[in-house]
Amino acid sequence: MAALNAVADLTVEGDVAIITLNSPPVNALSSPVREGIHSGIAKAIADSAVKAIVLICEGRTFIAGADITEFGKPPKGPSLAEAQKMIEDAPKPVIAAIHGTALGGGLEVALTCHYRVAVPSAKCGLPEVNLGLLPGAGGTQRLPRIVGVEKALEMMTSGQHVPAKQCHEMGLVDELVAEGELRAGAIAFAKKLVAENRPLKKVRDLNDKMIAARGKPEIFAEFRKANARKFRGFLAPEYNIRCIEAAVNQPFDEGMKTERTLFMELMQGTQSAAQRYVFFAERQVWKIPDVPEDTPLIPVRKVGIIGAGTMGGGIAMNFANVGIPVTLVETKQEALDRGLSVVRKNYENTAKRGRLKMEDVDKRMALLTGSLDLNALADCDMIIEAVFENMEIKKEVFAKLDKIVKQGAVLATNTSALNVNEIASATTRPEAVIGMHFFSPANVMRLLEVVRGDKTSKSVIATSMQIGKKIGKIAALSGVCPGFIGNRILRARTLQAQAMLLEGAMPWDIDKVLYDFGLPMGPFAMSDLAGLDIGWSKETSKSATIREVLCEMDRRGQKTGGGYYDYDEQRNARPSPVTEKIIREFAAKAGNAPRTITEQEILERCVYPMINEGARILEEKIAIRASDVDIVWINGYGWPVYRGGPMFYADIVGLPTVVAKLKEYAPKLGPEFVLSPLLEKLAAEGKRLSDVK
Ligand code: 3H9
Repeated sequence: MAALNAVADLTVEGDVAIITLNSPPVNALSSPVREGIHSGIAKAIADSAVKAIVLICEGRTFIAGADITEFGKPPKGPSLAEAQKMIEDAPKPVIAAIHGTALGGGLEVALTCHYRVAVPSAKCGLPEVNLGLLPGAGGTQRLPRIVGVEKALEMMTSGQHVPAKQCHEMGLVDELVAEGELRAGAIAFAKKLVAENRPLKKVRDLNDKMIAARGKPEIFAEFRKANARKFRGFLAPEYNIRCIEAAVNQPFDEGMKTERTLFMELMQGTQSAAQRYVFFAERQVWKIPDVPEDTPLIPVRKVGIIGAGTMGGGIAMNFANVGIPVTLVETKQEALDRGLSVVRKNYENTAKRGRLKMEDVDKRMALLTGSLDLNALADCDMIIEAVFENMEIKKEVFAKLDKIVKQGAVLATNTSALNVNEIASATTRPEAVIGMHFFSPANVMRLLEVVRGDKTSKSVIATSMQIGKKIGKIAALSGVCPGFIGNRILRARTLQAQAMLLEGAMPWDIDKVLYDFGLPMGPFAMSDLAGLDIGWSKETSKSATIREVLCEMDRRGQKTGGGYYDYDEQRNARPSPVTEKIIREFAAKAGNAPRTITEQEILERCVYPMINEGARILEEKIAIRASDVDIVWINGYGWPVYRGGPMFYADIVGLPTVVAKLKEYAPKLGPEFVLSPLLEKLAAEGKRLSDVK
């Protein structure tokens, strides 16, 4: 074996040369990897004894893409295009041997090889769209030539990782080889090619599937229309589509130029910067500086959930989905039965949509046991309390749990805002108590806010984060403060949205601005969906706020056909003259002459106080880092990924601008508003929020 450089080797076995890349963790196409490919192929071409060349990787995966950490830095060594040209123009067959994932630039390298073999567990994909990009190394021109336009559209706009078997069926992989025997299988395949004198198959020269789609712009129009909702606000899906159109309508080299132009445009834009930032943020969020990776974990084999309502049932599904048995405790048989039947219905609906086998519905339901007795939780390893959001009730539950549950178990509360330290104080083991704040619907929403109390042990924190990962959530760690990271920032926005109603904006004006910004809905549509009566009671209602008046009129949101909006039978919203009248009356009472509030002001008044609150959360060390705040808002509240979260957005706008505007608006921001000293300091020093670590 001859080392080509620190990450690449070349060996020759008989008449087959094998180039092996070994650049952990994912063999990304850093400059040494590109260099290794380039020089390895050149050497193998020059060796007259070599008749075929295999490109294979060590470690967990084939090349998983360009090295994202190199983006924006000056290029070194051979470019990816030069390495690919060396492969494609080789006078001997080059075979990509794929295991793990061939993604992005990795698949693009494989597409310049003349043949591809893979083990069944391998997957291929062009996930650049999820980084706000498009495949910029010929993938947009080569993939449709091999799999056809429709499949390429699907793969490139979703970024999905397609299993090898499917890749084989669609012609992307030429042969599947036995699991664990990739190297031998690839060499055997290479020898077969040589023996049969098979031609050098260059994907760039394939044309059949392009001709079939030429002159059919409706294929693209329909695809855009069918996915309009999913692609809303994102640039990258549209740019990917345009590249495939170019593949269909332009000669290969022209198509490559189109790809280059559109790739550079995306690469230099803020959307891709945001999406790349989120990629790393999602990996960073698991890292807790004072909780080392080798912190002992508590094995969670059995979970107890208190409360079988919407929240408790949804939480239970997460555990049943990964095979962990759950005991659900309720106070009344009727509530328990209702809770379990809702869970069953949810599973059955998933099965009807073909996303779960009918027999698995029963298997998952069999993991759920109901009980009316807290004692049934005695031997659980983790208990999650999901009862009514009331401190006294929660403390009572925890005091009881303390007496019942075995030592060493995690005692978690699903509170969305209450003080976890106070809840912990009801027990004799505050080190076991933690917040695990799921978002509704808990079986769907990806975010889990893990809230560490002052006394929570490291092992309980590590276990809660790890179980979050196991059930497919993205877990962000928060300290204790009212509302934690997510709802505390939400409150800052709610206060402004409410205040602007009294100044002259209508709920639909405010919602529109936030929807256009990229959120799934604005604050008033969200209230209507959740129900205006959350936390409202008829007995104590005093017509003191717009919400109270709406509730008193039985306008409690979508479910009653009216809230801030009016709703038709299909729950389509219309601006409501009733609400408008109520708002005008409140404004008049407050002595405000209504004024026109610009869309710019609405946006800044909603978003900049959120940024300010995020900065306060950072200075109080409630969040570890700015990107954790962004993870919370992207995954729990639908902040558009292409804007990177409120903290990243602030950096894009520029902190001096944000601070100047907050100062300008200060008289309107209400008595609770306090400008964050950290924000002011960073702005003055020319720094960014995302620099805070
Ligand atoms: C591209 O290819 C552009 C081209 O079209 C054109 C160019 C001209 N670069 O996810 P994990 C790191 S764009 C650098 O935890 P897993 C990651 O940060 C690229 N680093 O592992 C982490 O580091 P750390 C298109 C990367 O087993 C570590 O590797 N490709 C890259 O759960 C482990 O990652 C993609 O978008 C990279 N490309 O999942 C694929 N990828 O340990 C992106 C990973 O310090 N990658 N790292 O936190 C993935 O989807 C997953 O990493 C993968 C493995 C499925 C491969």
